[in-house]
Amino acid sequence: MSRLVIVSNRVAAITEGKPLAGGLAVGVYDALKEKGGIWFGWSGDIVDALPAAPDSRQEGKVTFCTVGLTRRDYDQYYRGFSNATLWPTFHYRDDLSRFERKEYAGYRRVNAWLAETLKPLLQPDDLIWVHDYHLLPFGEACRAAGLRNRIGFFLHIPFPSAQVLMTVPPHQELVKAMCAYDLVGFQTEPDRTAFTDYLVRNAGGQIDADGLVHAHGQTLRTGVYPIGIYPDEILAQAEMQANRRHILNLKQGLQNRKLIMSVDRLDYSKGMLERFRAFERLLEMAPNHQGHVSFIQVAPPSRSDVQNYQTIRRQLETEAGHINGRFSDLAWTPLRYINKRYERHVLMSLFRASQVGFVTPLRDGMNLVAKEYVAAQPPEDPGVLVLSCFAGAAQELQGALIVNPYDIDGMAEALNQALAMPREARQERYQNMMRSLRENNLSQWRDRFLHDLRADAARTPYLLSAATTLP
Ligand code: ADQ
Repeated sequence: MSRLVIVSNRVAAITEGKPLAGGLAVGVYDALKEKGGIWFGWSGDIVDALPAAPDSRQEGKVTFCTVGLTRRDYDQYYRGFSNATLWPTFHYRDDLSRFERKEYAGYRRVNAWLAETLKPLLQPDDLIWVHDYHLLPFGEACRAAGLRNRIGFFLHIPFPSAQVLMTVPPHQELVKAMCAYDLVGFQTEPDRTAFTDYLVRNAGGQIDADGLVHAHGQTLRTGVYPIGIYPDEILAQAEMQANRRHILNLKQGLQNRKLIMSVDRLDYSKGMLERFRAFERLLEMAPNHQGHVSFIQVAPPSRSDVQNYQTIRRQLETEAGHINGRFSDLAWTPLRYINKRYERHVLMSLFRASQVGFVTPLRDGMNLVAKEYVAAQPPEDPGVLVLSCFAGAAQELQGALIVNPYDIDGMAEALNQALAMPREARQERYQNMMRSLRENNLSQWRDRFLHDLRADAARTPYLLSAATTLP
């Protein structure tokens, strides 16, 4: 059986026996543990000079191989092109995107260097699985380095429609580079369609009867693999004894008030500003909730050295101050805005203690918080999920109250409906969603992707003629 090689921008800090961070890290690590293999990527460190070889650490059958990046690489590849160009554009915020040729050159350079650095660690039949937007051209760089392995790519964030993608000046090169993968996976069908539409309409691509895409002289498969969670593990985490103290503190503060709960990385794509305004609108339009409902938004800062992230943080602080100034009284603070990271089990118990999960990104590849919220609920008295139609998760979680995050009144109405929903209706919605979470859990996501990547091995190997010139 071939080894699995995972390549992602960051390598999760995993130590056997210690609790796992959750999400993607768990799913991928499980697969590596079973089959044996390598997890390769950036260590998160800034170094003076690029290392000649990666640092490696063994954990059972898994080898973690990490490299540092220089300040210039970090600024151009990570902070620049990945997070100031691709991230906003792929989340349909081309208004926030900026493009610098220098940064794009750095992005390509780091991808090429990472491919060259991985090459000596590989065996010919290793299966390579590359993750996310930092590494769109990594597959092409591997081909240019002479690698013939099967290489699959999974995009965790949305793939934008052509007109939006075309605001990134090197869009043609980027999409061409993606065609060097054997399999390209997306979270939802609209993402996959946006990619294939671009290829067909803008790159002379063709899709054959088997669904294979022929473009830029390559043949590749595309697929939809919505990432899942392990719902029963989350339920168990939410019920852990270790949460007792936190829940007692929370209940003391709430004094029998209902709780609306939101948890996100502090990111402008998550729609927090609109969410705060919807909560304010709820208090205006249904004053009976004043003094009886609290809203907790947990949002640990991320990418705080990117300008747009500093801006959204300031806006949220202003908005939270405004709402609390307007509605608070001596005994009640309507909105608690917390910039802290919590341990997973604590977070799950907070979900469990709340009556509404308020998850309204303006755009999101999937959104695991929405799934975690549902899985953490007590089956006998579950809370209600209010979910954005622009989260990938909305395709599966039909039992949620689906809202448009640009419609502040609509979100306020949905909160009102959720807070008043009878237990039976809540249970029915919950059971419907739990069924789909169990049917498509994290291991199914991973196994389906790897199955398709392996299955394709029977097909014509990558066409070298179309690759970037071999060294
Ligand atoms: P993210 O944009 O990071 O992921 P999301 O899917 O919601 O978004 O995952 C966030 C994870 O971090 C969740 O597991 C959540 O529990 C955890 N988390 C958030 N805030 C936390 C806090 N304060 N303390 C502790 N943990 C916290 C990207 C894409 C998504 C896609 C995922 C996976 O943007 O669309 O769903 O990858 O593919």
